[in-house]
Amino acid sequence: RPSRKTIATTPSPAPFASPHPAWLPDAALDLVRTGTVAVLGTGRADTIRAELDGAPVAPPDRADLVVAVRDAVATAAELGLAGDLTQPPAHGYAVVREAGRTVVLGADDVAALHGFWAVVRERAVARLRGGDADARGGAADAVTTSAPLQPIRVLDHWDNVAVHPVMGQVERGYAGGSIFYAAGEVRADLSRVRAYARLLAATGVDDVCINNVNVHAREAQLLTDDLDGVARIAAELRAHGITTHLAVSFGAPVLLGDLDTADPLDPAVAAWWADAVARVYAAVPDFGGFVVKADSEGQPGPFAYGRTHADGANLLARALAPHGGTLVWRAFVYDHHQDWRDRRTDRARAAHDHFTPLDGEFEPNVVLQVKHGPLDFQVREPVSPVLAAMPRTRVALELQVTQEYTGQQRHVCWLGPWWEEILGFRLDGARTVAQIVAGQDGSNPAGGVAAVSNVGADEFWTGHPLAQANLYAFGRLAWDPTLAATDVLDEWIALTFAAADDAALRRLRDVLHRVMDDSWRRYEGYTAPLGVCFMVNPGDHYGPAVDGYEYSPWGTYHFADRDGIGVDRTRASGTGYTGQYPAPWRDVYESVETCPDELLLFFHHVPYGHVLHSGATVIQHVYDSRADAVEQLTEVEEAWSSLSDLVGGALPAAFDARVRERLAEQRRSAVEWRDQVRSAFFRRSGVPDASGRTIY
Ligand code: GCW
Repeated sequence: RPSRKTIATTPSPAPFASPHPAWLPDAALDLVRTGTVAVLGTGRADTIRAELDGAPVAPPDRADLVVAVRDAVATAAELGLAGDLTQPPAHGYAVVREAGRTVVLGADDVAALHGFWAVVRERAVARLRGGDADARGGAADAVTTSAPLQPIRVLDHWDNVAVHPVMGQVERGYAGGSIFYAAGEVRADLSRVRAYARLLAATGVDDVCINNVNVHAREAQLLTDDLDGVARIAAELRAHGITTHLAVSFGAPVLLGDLDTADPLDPAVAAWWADAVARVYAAVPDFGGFVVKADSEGQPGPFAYGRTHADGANLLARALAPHGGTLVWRAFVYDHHQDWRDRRTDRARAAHDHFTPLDGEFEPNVVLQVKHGPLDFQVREPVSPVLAAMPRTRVALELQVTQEYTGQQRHVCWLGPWWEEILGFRLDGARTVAQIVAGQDGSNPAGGVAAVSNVGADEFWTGHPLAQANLYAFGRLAWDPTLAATDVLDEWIALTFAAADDAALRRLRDVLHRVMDDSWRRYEGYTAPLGVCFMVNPGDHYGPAVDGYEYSPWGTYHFADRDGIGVDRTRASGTGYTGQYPAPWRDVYESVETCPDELLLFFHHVPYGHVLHSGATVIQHVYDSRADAVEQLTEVEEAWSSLSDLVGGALPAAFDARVRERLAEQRRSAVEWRDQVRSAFFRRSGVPDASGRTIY
């Protein structure tokens, strides 16, 4: 990763008056403002100074808390430390605890900011866990270091500038309008953007792409007419160390009316992009680069000109390279005009079929962004084999924080455990997904991780207040994928409710874990079973529609008939998708004997009486788990209600009211899922539910 360009930043204004401060309430900052402080360095060190405003300042060799940028310090003695000066790791920070003092050294100003937030976080967690701050350092002398595993940690916003007639302002957004745009323009007041950047910096996120990958006509102009606005957004993000990226249309030269072709091998097209990029860098000197969705769901791409995706990506990459920019090219390419009668075409195969032959053909500043599963962010999918199939290409993993297929921020669905599973999955038998995309062992170049943001202009940022935890977790797991999701949830609770007294904080922790820990599996429990995908309402993707996508052109089928259900993706008798996996998964998934239950119907078409590893038949599993999951919601509601005496105190009344409103909708929707799925399976199979529970 190239070193960060140094650009003057505007210091943070007075604390942002956001309606809900999410995980950075004043009480969390008070944990570091109590003692004396010193901050050394320039650039984003000013942001740290602003955060510490109000704390008494002391000389750096004596202050209780020192935060320093490495190149602003010459010797350990200057900081009052014994021995040699600790070297922070590249892009990371060191925290030295000595004689009751805490000294943070960042490799650069942004890393110092990350180190500062680490201290806030650790103090909050120590409080939650019952110790004092010293439980995690403080009195005990220790040196800890931390550096991000992933060089790219980007949040993608699917925000439109203008309100789209079908998709609204934020495509698949469940938290109100855009924080970036209003009334068809970049917002005049970007204070929410700055507050957002601050929240992200405290998690470790480094980059933000500020507009939808589906680039409509108005949004295409961000690249040209709106550069002042883009520069204003970039200034807000920059103050917190976040780099700005734009999603651009591959067809921009045509869409913007300048040329009659976007052919990547046409020199006039290359010149057009070189000019466009130069103008962007003139406005935003530390601009990050472009994200492109090409030849995907109707977006223009190189196929129209008979060119490859490598030709397309390299065109833009070459324009960005002289400025140090990165070109992120999405691998989400498949036939969305499929004939449902065609049983040989398998959408799950598409990204691998399209992209693996191009391995080695991409420019060094191209990153191929691959969705975590081969289909489309379904609640249960196997990990995409593409992530391990292109050793000469920088590959990034794409997750979806916005809950398109996981309850749309109306249902509680804590995604940390799922991401922990994905990041820790040993895709080539040896290395985890996190290690592969990070290029950790040097056998492939480094990519990173990306996710679609779940934030909007909503008072709680994320619609469902508990969905804030997903945003928080993405940043933390992107920085350190070895973290346990349950610990990340503790961090979020400790920070978010830092104003609670000790007893209230413990109760909140207990209840939030009861409500959230198993919520992803519970959601899976009452929705589509065993790796079946797309049983959702077409269009808005909310709520059950067992056959909603069965006869559609989108390549999304489950093939249920009176005898059985599932997609045969085996090499032996199906689409051959299992063959895209390396060992051992190509064989594990190939056999019904070894395929994990939760993915059975993704890989196999089986009779309803097929016996799972769990001992239940497929049909009885479908009946039982839908009903059990809804019953569990009662425990969730009761757990939440047990906090009622904290409402208005440790638990803000509006926060509580919003959670209750969402829990009611979650129950309504879950009951609908349960009844439709159970009934549909009964009507098809004629097999009664052995438990005798009502079926319609
Ligand atoms: O899941 C699908 C969504 C689309 C989205 C697309 C993508 C931005 O339904 O709304 O478009 O994925 O990832 O490009």
